[in-house]
Amino acid sequence: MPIMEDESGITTVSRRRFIQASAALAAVPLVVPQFVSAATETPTPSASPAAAQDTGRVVPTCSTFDCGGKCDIRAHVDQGIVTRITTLPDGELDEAMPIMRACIRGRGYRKFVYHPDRLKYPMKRVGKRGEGKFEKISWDEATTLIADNLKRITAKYGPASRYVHVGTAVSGGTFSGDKMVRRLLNLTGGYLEYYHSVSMGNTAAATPYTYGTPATGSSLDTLLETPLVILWGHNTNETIFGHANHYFQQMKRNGTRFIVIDPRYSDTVASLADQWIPLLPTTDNALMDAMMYVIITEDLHDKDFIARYTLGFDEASMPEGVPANESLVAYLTGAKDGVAKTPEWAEPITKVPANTIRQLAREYATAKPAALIQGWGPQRHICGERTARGSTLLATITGNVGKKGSWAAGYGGIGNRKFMSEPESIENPIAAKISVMNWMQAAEDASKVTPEQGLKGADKLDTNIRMLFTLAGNYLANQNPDINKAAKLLEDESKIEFIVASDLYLTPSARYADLLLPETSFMERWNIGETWGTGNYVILSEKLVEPEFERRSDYEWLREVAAKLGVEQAFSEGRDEKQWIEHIVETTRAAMPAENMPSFAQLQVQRRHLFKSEPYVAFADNIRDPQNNPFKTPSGKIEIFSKRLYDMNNPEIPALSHYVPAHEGPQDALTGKYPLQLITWKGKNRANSTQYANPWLQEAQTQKLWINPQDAARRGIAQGDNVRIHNDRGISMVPAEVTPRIIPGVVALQAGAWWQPDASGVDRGGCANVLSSTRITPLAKGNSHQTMLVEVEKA
Ligand SMILES: Nc1nc2c(c(=O)[nH]1)N[C@H]1C(S)=C(S)[C@@H](COP(=O)(O)OP(=O)(O)OC[C@H]3O[C@@H](n4cnc5c(=O)[nH]c(N)nc54)[C@H](O)[C@@H]3O)O[C@H]1N2
Ligand SMILES: Nc1nc2c(c(=O)[nH]1)N[C@H]1C(S)=C(S)[C@@H](COP(=O)(O)OP(=O)(O)OC[C@H]3O[C@@H](n4cnc5c(=O)[nH]c(N)nc54)[C@H](O)[C@@H]3O)O[C@H]1N2
Ligand code: SF4
Ligand SMILES: [Mo]
Repeated sequence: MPIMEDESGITTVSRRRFIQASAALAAVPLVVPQFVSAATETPTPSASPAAAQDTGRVVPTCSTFDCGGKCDIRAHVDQGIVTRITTLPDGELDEAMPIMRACIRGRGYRKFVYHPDRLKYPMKRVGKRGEGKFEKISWDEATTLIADNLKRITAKYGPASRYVHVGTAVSGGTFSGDKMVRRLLNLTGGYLEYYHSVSMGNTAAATPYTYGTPATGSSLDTLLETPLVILWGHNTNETIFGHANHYFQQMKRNGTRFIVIDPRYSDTVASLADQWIPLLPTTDNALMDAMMYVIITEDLHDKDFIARYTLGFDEASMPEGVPANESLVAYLTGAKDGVAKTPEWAEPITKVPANTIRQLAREYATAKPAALIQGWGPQRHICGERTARGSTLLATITGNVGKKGSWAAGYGGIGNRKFMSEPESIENPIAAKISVMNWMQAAEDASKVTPEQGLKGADKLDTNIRMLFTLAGNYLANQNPDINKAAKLLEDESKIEFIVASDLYLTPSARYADLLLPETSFMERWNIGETWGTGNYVILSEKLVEPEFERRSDYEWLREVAAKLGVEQAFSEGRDEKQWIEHIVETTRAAMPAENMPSFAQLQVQRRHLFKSEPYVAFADNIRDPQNNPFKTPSGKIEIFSKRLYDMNNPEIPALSHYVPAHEGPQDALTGKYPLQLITWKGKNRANSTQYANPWLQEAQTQKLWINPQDAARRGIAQGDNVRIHNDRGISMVPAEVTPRIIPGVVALQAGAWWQPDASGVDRGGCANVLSSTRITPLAKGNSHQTMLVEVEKA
């Protein structure tokens, strides 16, 4: 997006220019011309003498993005400029580690860092909020503004009126402004925290009802001899997901059979699958129910395992105080509702042919062991908790829990091991926590945020959100669901009074800042890159180049704000950013003496460290010795039937995670008006919306609506036609990709495109969140970004 600067220092993105840029994006599916300017190609060599001596270094480093991986990239640094990015060479492969070769996003890092549109100065809003008019100010003015607003707002409304929003782009690093702003707020009275991960919070909330603890995954090295893997809505080829493909490729060579269940023929289907089973989104539980019906009626279930470890399979194994016909067998055979959950019952719901369901069920039950691994796409739905728990029931009745080569479900990493110490640990004096889905209500009218809707730690909130920090997030008006609704709230300056944003770009969310701060990129500061979930190594992320213009790391300006609030010493403990990294390394060394973590000086030579970790099978101890290691459920068993869920008496989250037609699913009456299900996926060329403006990555994949030829023909839509996607919440326009890679009845957009409203409010960027809903999931009070009904027509 072009930023125009005039002599007065006022930076404007006028709506007209904004539309022109969007139109260019829509019409030219290649590089946006503005992005390939001379400034991108030839950053000026740094003038510092140290940099001048910095010739021809090749530095192993990594980004700190929330991108699914953590790779060893090689930055070629010459006279203070990164001139080229390569990656881990073949000769340096380490057998003990996954191959951490850069994906295309990593190969494109230079175009993210050296982009002419990068923010250069601190800026203050001058127009209406959201209009995108800013004026350049000094850092001293910026930090005074923050300190003054913190004082004023805290005095008037109390510390619980302060909120820090989602900012995942720096979550792959040990140290960040997003962490340190929390430290500063905790030192000055606290802030309103949110809970719930929009990534996988629905799985995390639901799986403890089966196992007592959130279901973690096993380590992937335990699957090398598994004969059958079902990837259920899991697209590891694009999402990287802890470098899962490294293991999956080895397994493929060992003869593992892969089945992928996904409404889309994803890149993972293309590269890995022996079989693709498409289904309608939100109907996964109907497929699971029918699979369980086949397994049980064909006597393929693991009777010994069920008898020894589980509760609620049949009428003989039910907990006290539950009436007849509530067990799994009773449900599947129709003892209660008269409907047997046969493959023929599931076929019209899911669109999976009955014989395919039979084949899938037989294969899963007879391959010993088998691993059903669920991605997080299926649980980012309104029915996500049921889907996540449904897969635990399949694993349980086939005895695929706690055994090498099997998979219990979930996928939260190896026991969620966390290696590096945390910098921010100062307790938050505010006990109340809201679900991340409550922030709009908490800003609109906090008295309406009730425990039923997700409030924890308090019965009510005493104040609305009045001041908001968003550091390294584009959540306000891009990644949040229903952004037309969010934008209305943000435009109202009488609600949230002061918004501080830091980013590298003027993103759609940054447009709503009152104060917009230009952060350094990961190449311009020290950090430690941490892996996603399954990984057990860290990589030093070195400061490679000096920041240009007036860019500063969030920590630096936070330190200045701390000084203006009189808490500088307590906040910084006298450390600059690099000293914090050193301190964290030393604290980690002291906390884990057996791990041989190198000192900071050693790490600068060694560059990475592999922590010890044995192959890990989730729940292995509970299965090996259940007497001494009961499951942490009320019964100590794996709970197929959950009495806790039963007592909630909420049909949306039944005691046996079975199929329930979803709101805005294929059986909703709203299909009369909006007949197509729209889903999103995380594509290869960006991490959510991070690197959206990168011209190389825009070439790699353009924002289009995937639509099946049958649905397209019915609407007179041809390949490349501009289409209008709409529902009651919004309208988006992009070109159509007419492709059999998506099941009829479903359309898909890649997640994370920038919202680009034209003068009439129609999005020209293909941002699915103008169409998505803020409806919350019944148990986790979580997000349902993936569940929406739309209609599509030729524009
Ligand atoms: N390249 C890339 N990698 C990323 C990210 C990125 O943006 N880009 N983001 C990172 C982040 S923050 C996260 S949280 C992870 C998330 O990783 P995931 O949540 O697993 O990724 P998604 O692409 O949302 O979903 C995975 C698949 O689920 C399918 N799906 C959608 N709805 C349904 C359904 O109802 N049933 C079934 N069976 N399948 C369904 C989608 O078509 C998709 O192929 O990825 C991380 N990795
Ligand atoms: N429709 C739909 N919406 C979704 C999802 C979906 O699947 N579908 N997925 C959800 C999920 S799982 C997630 S995790 C969220 C992610 O939502 P966010 O946490 O908002 O992540 P990003 O969209 O990547 O935005 C990160 C911003 O940080 C900026 N940035 C990058 N590096 C730095 C840095 O070093 N410093 C600063 N200050 N800024 C930096 C980037 O330019 C970018 O604008 O989106 C959610 N939204
Ligand atoms: S974006 Fe993530 S997965 Fe890609 S190279 Fe960088 S660290 Fe690796
Ligand atoms: Mo995520």
